[in-house]
Amino acid sequence: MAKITVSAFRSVPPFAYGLVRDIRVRWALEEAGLPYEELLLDHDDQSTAAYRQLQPFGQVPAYKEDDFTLFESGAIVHHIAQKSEVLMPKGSAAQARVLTWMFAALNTIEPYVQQLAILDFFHDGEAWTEHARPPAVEALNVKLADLSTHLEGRDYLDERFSAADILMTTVLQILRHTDIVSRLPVLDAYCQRCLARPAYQRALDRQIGNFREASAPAGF
Ligand SMILES: N[C@@H](CCC(=O)N[C@@H](CS)C(=O)NCC(=O)O)C(=O)O
Repeated sequence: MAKITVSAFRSVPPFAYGLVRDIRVRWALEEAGLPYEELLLDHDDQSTAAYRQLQPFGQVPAYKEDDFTLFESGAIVHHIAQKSEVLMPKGSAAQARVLTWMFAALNTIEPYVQQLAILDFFHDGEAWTEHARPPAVEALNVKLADLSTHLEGRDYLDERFSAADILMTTVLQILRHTDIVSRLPVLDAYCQRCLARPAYQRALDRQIGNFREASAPAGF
């Protein structure tokens, strides 16, 4: 079996626990039943030539499968999904639908989510955000209302759980510091349903476990 390695930060502030994008890859690997190791990065490691070979922007996650390497969480999750029927159904039409929803998560929903995350996580309390935040929330709400309409009467984005749900749920989790998702019952129930999966819980425990190990005093 190939040796799989996923890059992740050794340590992040607690607000980011569960949100760092390697969670998407860990979750996919857990669903697929594929063992992996972490390449834990400190801040300085991000700019080394060796790491830039793996991830040109110095970000996490990067993925290694023996000598094969990939970056971009969506591309990595898609690669893993092709190895597992839990994540990717059989049949070209169903696979195309799942891929469509993977793009929708990352290309239609995530930009609006990320815009708000940048304001709230990195510019909180700065005067200019008072004007920038309301239109950002309004634009996001429009997209989430449409997503919620799609999910009415469905448990998952497509006919059953797939890689697309990993991406969509982890994108929506970035909003957990707000009530933007919890005010939409269909969307909230969808997120709860996906996050209750044992594979997600294992991925989360392992990511947080790495962070806690890094912050534990030496000798513990
Ligand atoms: N589009 C990339 C985004 C990756 C990304 O934003 N990673 C963040 C952590 S969640 C990161 O490494 N930030 C540090 C940086 O950009 O220097 C993906 O989905 O993999």
